[in-house]
Amino acid sequence: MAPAADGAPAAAAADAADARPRRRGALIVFEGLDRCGKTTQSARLLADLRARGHDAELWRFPERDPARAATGPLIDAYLKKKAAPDGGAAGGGPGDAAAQAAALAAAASMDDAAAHLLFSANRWERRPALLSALRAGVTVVADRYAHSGVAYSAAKRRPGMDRGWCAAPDSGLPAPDVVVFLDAGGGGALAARGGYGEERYEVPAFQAEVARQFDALLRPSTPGAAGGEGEGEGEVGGRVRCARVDARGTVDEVAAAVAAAVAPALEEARAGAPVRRLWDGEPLLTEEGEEQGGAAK
Ligand code: FDM
Ligand code: MG
Repeated sequence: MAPAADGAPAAAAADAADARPRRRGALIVFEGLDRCGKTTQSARLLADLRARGHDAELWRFPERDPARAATGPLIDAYLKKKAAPDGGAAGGGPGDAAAQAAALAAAASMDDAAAHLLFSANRWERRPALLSALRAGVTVVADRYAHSGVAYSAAKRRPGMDRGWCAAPDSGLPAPDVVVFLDAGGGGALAARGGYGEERYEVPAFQAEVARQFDALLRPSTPGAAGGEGEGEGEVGGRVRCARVDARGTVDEVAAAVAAAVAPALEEARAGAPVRRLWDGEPLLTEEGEEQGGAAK
C-alpha cells in the first residue's frame, strides 16, 4: 500500500484549526534596505502564522535556485559580479560547463536594463506557483518582491529607467495583500551598523538612494488608495496596501508591530477578497480561483 503522501491530513488539520471554510492564502511581502531585518522578521512571521494554524511558506526574491527559476543563476552571478565560485558550472559535459560558465560571466556584467528585466522575469517565472499557492490557501511570506525591483533599479538613475519604466514589466503579477516596509531609518543608519556583504548593491551611498526610491514608491500608503490625482511617477505603488514598520526596536517589538500590520490583510484574504494585480489593483483571481482578464494586463 502506497503511503498517503498527498498532504491531505495537513490540509484537514489546518481547516480544523480555522474551523472555517478554506479560503485563499495571502501574499505578504517584506521590503526594505539590505540589513534592515527582513530575513529575521519574515522567518519570525512565518513561525507565528504556522503557530496560529495558517498554512504558510517563506519565499524570497530574487529566487536564485535554478530548479525554481531559470533566471536564478544569472541574477546570482549579476549580484555577485562573478561567474561562479570556482569558475565552474554544474552538470553536463565539459562543453556544457564552458557554455554555462560563459553565460554566467556575461550575466555578471549585464546591462542595467537587461538586469532589471531579468529580476522581473524571475517573478514571472514564479507566478504560476504563486497563484497555485494562494488558491490552495497557502499564505506566502515573501522576502522582497516587486517594490525592490523598482526601487533598486530606479536608484541607478539611468536615463529612461524611471520608476514608471521600472514598474511596467511587473504589471499583471499578483499584487501583495500587504507590503511591510521595514524602516530602519535610511541608508545612513544601516551603513553605520555595518555588516554589508560584497554584493553589487551593498554600498552605503547606493543604499541611501534606494531609501529615497522606496519613500517615493510608498508615499501614498493608504490602504486601497486610488493613487493621487496627479498620477506622478511616484504613484505606481499607490494602490498596494503598505505598512511602514519601525525596524529599530528589538526583534520582539518589531515582530509585534509586523503582526499588527498584516492582520487586516490576512482577515481580508480570509474573507474572500480577490487576489489583485500589479499595479492597477484590478481583480486577478475570482473568489473561485479563476484568473480574470488574461495573464498580462
Ligand atoms: N533586487 C531584488 C533587485 O535589484 N531587484 C529585484 O527585483 C529584487 C527582488 O537584489 F540588493 C536586489 C535587492 C538586493 C539584491 O536581495 C538581493 P537580498 O534579499 O539582499 O539577497
Ligand atoms: Mg542583500
